[in-house]
Amino acid sequence: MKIAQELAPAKEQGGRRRGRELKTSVAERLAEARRHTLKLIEPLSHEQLNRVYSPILSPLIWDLGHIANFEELWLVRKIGGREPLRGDLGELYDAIEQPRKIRGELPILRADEVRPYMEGVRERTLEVLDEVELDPEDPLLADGFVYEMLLAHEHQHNETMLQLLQMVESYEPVEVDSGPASEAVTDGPDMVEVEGGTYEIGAGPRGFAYDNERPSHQMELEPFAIDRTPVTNAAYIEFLEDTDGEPPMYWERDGEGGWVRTAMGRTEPVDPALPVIHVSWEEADAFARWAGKRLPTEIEWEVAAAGADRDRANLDQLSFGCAPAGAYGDAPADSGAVQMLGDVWEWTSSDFTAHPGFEAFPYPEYSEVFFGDTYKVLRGGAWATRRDVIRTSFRNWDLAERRQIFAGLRCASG
Ligand code: AVJ
Ligand code: FE
Repeated sequence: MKIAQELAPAKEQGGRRRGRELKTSVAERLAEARRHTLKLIEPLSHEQLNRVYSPILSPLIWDLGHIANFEELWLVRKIGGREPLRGDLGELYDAIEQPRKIRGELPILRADEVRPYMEGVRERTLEVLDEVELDPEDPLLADGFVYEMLLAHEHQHNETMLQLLQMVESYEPVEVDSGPASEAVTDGPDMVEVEGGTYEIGAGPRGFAYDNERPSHQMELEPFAIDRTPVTNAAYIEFLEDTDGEPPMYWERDGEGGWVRTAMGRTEPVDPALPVIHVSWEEADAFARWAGKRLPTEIEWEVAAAGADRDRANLDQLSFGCAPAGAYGDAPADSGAVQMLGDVWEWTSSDFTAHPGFEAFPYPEYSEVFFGDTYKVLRGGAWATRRDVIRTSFRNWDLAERRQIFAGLRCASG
């Protein structure tokens, strides 16, 4: 063995060392993702985990079983070629087969059964990770693609779980980061100008990205302007008063002409300085028109976001709310716009469609089955998005009427 190793070309040895380092970092990140998932649910009773709070959201217990089942499918069965721990679970946790509104009635693993299943799967995942050769010729394994996908999946379900946690009365987070709320607001123009021209859109071939971000391609854009910051509660209240519109989800009148919002069981006055959040596409679009502007296309949004820094942004869930609009002024995008990443997902005018040259990879049920004119694209991530998930090419989508997501907007014109 020793001799063979000494004789192996230096390149191969270096490759093996890099493979080891990659595996170690994957194992650490999988552990961190799981710690985070468990941190979110730690304050909850079994009853709260099992409970159906809303027909448009799964009970938390479904997300937990689904996270583990998806991990078993990809990291144990597909990569490791092993049999499932419990053969009967796949169908129950198939997000396409089981619409959210019926997930509470399925014979899924309950609070006392799900943790052993999560742990059993994870043990096998780590055994397979130890054995697998991260073959650079296999697109599923090159640069650990499938592991990145699994990390992103758990992170994304954490955000869905946070959508439901907004509805849980007296939810007390075990850890809170109050930094974003106290970020200073910066002054600047209401809108920033973006020059017309040819721009590179989408994710390049290297590094992890979802299939719907690829391939990168060039797009011609006319000049446009985009709001420097997300739309504030103050501006949204003006719009409501002027149009007698529906308030955002979780808002109520305070009886004295003002607004309060109730989330996680706490009622607080609506802070005029914060970005508006939990509005539908229909409401966002109506706001933009009322303001004499329009929603940006997703391509405009991506161009305006170039150069944004996800490490100086309100992301990663533990702030449990937004930073004021105009925060993070020391880390603007190249366009001068701030908070393109973090705080609130931003509705765009675009339908969720394929980039030219799209190929489904590694499974069509992630993106391809949702393409068409049914879903609208959101960009940029919210405070409730894990930092590792987001990049300027990342595309989220939902139905135009949905408000349970952490969505706000900024307007464009031109
Ligand atoms: C990208 C947020 C629309 O939750 O439906 C999770 C992410 N896909 N598991 C969703 C997803 C598969 C997806 N969104
Ligand atoms: Fe999923």
